[in-house]
Amino acid sequence: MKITTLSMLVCGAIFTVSCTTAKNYKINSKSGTNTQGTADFVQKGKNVKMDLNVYKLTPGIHAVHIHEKGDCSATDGSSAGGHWNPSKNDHGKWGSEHFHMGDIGNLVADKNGTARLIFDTDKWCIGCKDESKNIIGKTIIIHAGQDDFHTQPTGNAGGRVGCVEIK
Ligand SMILES: [Cu+2]
Ligand SMILES: [Zn+2]
Repeated sequence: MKITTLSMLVCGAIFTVSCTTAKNYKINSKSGTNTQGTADFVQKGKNVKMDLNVYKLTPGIHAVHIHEKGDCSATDGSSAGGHWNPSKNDHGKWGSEHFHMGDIGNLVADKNGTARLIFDTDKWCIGCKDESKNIIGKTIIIHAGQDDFHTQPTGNAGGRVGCVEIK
């Protein structure tokens, strides 16, 4: 409860920190799966926080990336294109020597297929003019398998089981 109150204050005028929200996007199931859930984004000042809640995954590790096209229409999610990579880097682990701007990493689904991933960064923005940072118009893709942080340019993460258009 304390945390909720605090975050409301930080978003408000009292601390004059600007706050942008992009909330409650639904995850579209892909590749014949039943993947469900939501993705929420909040920007406070220069920091963007993603809260991803996923259900009905296979238990275990699943890669999560931002992909470059805001289009989930294909049944296999291929319409979302490749990893969002405005700086033309190699694929890798977030925060390492080289990585794509969309290389969020992996999430772990429990035995019920439920997973939550909270991710914080000052490298993104919500709807700003800097296209090397703006996540609007992209997609979140959840994969069938694990990102090995090594294989180019995909991390060998397998098929696409969930897709979120960030509009
Ligand atoms: Cu991906
Ligand atoms: Zn990548």
